[in-house]
Amino acid sequence: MHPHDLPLHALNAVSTEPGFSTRAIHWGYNPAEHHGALVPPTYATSTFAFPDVAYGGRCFAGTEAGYFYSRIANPTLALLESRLASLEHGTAAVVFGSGMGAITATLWSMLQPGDEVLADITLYGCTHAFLHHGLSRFGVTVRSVDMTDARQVAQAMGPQTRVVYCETPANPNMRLVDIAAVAAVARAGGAKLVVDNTYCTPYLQQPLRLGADVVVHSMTKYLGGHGDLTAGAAVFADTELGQHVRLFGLKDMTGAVMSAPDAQLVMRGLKTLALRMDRHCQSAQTVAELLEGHSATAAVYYPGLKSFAQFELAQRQMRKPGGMIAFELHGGMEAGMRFMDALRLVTRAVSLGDAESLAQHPASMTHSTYTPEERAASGISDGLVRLSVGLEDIEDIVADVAQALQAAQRV
Ligand code: 3LM
Repeated sequence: MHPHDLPLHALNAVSTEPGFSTRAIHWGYNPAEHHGALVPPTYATSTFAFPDVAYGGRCFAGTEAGYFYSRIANPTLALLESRLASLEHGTAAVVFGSGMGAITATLWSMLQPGDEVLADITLYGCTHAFLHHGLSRFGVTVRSVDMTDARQVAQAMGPQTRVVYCETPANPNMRLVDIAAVAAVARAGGAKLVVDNTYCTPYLQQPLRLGADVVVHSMTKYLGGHGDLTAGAAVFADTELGQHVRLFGLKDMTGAVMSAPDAQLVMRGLKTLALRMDRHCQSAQTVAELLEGHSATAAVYYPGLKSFAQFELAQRQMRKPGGMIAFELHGGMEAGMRFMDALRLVTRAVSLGDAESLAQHPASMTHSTYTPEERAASGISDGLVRLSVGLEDIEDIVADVAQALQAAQRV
């Protein structure tokens, strides 16, 4: 049996597709095949015993489909991979020890010297650094394009363009990319579209269904959901590309392997993903409306606000507007710092998607990998504050944000 041809639970064989949460909880696992264990076993093992030497040789040659070393494949990781592929509507998935592991392994596998990447102007800080300060040292040309306008992507496409890369919503300033429009442009030019879906999760947005070729995730965020692990994933429309990323990008180029106990924790997180995302979205909408109506704020960026520049696209592309908000205060960076230092419940920390509400300052923290000029060109102002709205009682979040806004106005 090939590692990824998992025995499927009876649910997987029914003709109408089970719903999102049903798949997040059950997909790919049949307790009857594991002594009735409700929770799948955790295969915390680095290596696997061969019945004889010839069998081991066949595993390495690829003619035998058994497990042989956990950097390449592991049954616990394979179950998580099959669930992610199902939730994202992909044909294959590979998991990694971090989101950056997923992004670097995927791009190392898709590119070679002479190739060109078109990257959106706003990306998570370390993704920006990997593309512009890393890959570009190895003969890959990386060009920034404002992908909020698909026509600009079409104009920028060249004969060497192999990958078009974006996040939507973009970390940290919430700009959206029309995935279907940019996917059509990429395909017409012979390039593949890679979308970082960390902010949305497959519950809110499914880029592969809109024409993207690869979805990447930091599972450290909403998918894990509890701030107790780092992990990443790449999900593919094309099985062959997925296998190449596993056998080259993961196995040989990065070794960014995920541990089986962490995969078990992510599967636990997936069981409540829809519930948690609904609550994140509901609370973020309330906080965004509070911010928008407050005299201390100069600008609020949240896809659920009617004032949001791409409100119509958000309605079309995302099931709900998500749990992340970015905003600027009158008084710029100093006011933003006063706001964050005044918070009592909301925790001052990077990362996002946890049960705890988190606030951070992109210019000095998550996006300090940009030069000041690069940040200016990407629309990441020095005064921008980022909030990840958590799962605490909304009254308590609102009270804390309101008192911190007042404190920020006092000089
Ligand atoms: C952050 N982000 O606070 P890991 N893609 C996106 C991300 O937001 C991230 C990654 C990939 C943050 C981490 S900053 C030092 C802390 C959209 C991470 C990378 O390798 O799992 O951290 O994922 O914005």
